[in-house]
Amino acid sequence: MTRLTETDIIDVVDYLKKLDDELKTACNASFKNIVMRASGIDETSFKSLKTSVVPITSGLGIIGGFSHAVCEILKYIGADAYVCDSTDVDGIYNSIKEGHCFFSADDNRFTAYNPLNGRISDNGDATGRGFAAALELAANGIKDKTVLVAGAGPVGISAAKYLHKAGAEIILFDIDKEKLQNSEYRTCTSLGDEKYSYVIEATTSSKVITEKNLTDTAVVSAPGMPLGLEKKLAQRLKSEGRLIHNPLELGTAVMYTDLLLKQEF
Ligand code: 2YJ
Repeated sequence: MTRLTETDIIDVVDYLKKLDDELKTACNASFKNIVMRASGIDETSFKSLKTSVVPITSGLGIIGGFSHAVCEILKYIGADAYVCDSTDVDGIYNSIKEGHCFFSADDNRFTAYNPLNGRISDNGDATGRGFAAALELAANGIKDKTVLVAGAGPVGISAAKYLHKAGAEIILFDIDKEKLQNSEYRTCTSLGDEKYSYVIEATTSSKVITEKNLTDTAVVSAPGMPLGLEKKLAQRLKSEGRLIHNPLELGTAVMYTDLLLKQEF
């Protein structure tokens, strides 16, 4: 799993407005609509809950701007979010005691919890669904369409599950054979010259997807960090509204809407 850096998350407020416009062009849907779709909720179930972002100092420690960025993303979609004054277990304790949702990330996991209904959300799973919902909307429905899912980690698998449920045929690619064992999808360990129109890029490597693997109208939805496309190709796809990529925004927002679902137990 890639650790985010300060440069991945600068200027989040300006970036969110730009991202929303980009998504409207690429997916014909707003940021909030994509996020609610990924969690399976509609506007009537949306609530603004008190939500704290608790900084975590363990492991490699605080990433400057991370908690602030998470907080701004949550506020952007309508949560009543704030950055907690205390950190780590103390912050988590105080949030739960107040009956507030909390968001926290260490070096391996980014999670959210709603003490009012017991709902938890994991960033990897939420991110996969967020980028899958964006691809589904960009494709104007994904039923009976073939989707290349590159990367069989938690994000890729979550995206594959969502898209399979929506009726897509999944080709799951990973260079690690072991990750493909017992997969319920068609799998490959090399992309060869096969061309795809719909791609989820959920690897942690750069330059995984090249021009020769994409049709002329291909849409790439890419939660992968770093982005697994050459810079020139990425710039062209982005300018044509055919690349969906952001480091933190979709996944974090989907975690929030996951918390609004009815009780989990
Ligand atoms: O609170 C802080 O500032 C830090 N403890 C944040 C750490 C952020 N964690 C990461 O970047 C991990 N790689 C997990 C991110 C999951 C994204 N899918």
